[in-house]
Amino acid sequence: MGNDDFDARLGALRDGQEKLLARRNEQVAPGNGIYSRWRYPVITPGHVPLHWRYDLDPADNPFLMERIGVNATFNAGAILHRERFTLVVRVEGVDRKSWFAVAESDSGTDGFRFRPRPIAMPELDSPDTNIYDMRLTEHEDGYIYGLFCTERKDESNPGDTSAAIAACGIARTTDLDDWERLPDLVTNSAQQRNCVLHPEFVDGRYAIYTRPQDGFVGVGNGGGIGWGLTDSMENAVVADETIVDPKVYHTISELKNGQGPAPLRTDEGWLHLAHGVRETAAGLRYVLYMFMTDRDEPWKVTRRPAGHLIAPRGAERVGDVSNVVFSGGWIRDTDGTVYIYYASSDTRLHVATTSVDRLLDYCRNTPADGRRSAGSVAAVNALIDKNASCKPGQ
Ligand code: M1P
Repeated sequence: MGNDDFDARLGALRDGQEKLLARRNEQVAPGNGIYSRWRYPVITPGHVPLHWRYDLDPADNPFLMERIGVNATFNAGAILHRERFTLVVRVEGVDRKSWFAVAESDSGTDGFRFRPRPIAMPELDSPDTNIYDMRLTEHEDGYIYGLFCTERKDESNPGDTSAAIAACGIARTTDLDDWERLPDLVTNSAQQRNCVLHPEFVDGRYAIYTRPQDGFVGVGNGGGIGWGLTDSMENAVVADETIVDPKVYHTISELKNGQGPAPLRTDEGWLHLAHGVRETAAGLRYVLYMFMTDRDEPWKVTRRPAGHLIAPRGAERVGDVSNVVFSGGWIRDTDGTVYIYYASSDTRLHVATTSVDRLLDYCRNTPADGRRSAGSVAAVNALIDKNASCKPGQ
């Protein structure tokens, strides 16, 4: 078959995509007891519909060339919507611009298909250069909110073509197709990324997790997962940010961190998923970690298991930005199963499954960071002592 044979090539492309979309996923056993990885990524650039990428008219595109290439599909927001596992995926074109597209599945672990068109996110007077990393929150006010990063050129530094300003864009919807764009979040920080709306009112106000930062990439003297209140989402202003979870020397979040999806409410408090970043000789390493906050005072940390929950492994380590896992979405199903959607190396999207009970057990019983090597050894010795007095399997 020659590449210039339009019909044959189109048939092969369609068959290949259908095979990919119909592929059943498999849980990877035995796992670590905390969560299970699934063998195949749930969304890749190959999942993006062919008619979004190819001009399918043989008269205009006799070579059946890809006209609009997709480079990566990652960092998705997630929600159980109309009983379907629904993702708002960050799609990055080969032109480096990101945009959002909704993909849905009945199982949550495979079979994701994109809705007919990507989201046409309305712009503000000051247009976004790039939008990415939407976190979805089904708020008790009745709307689904999407908070995302909007990036624009830093016009105060015209000579530096990479100087940019990140802010928190806000939009809301009821169906994930039509979005009402609201003004960007106003805070006292020079830049903001990884902002997430808390699902409930707190003292009658909206609560937003923030990530104050001085620079576009580095958080500088800012940083940590912040928290602040705003009277309205139509003109959201967080005047005071308090730090919920700071960055800490010689931990997985030494350099910076950020809230992942909106937290999950449980009887024992709020379960949080977040990412932590440290600097290495090979560049930045992004991992996912958990903490819990108080049920009534969600800005107060109650549990903080040491170290990472998920770190890049195997093929996940390699991609456009290697050694990265990042999550902006998880879904709690009605039976308590939790689907964690995490992207690897800014390239493709995966799922790991667990349950609320397992995550609570993990947060309750994983030792906290001892902050010193001696503390880590003490934790291991405590476990050895405990195991000396039990007879597993008997
Ligand atoms: O490249 C890794 C991640 O870097 C940024 O995250 P953060 O703001 O915490 O540094 C974001 O650009 C994110 O999209 C990306 O995955």
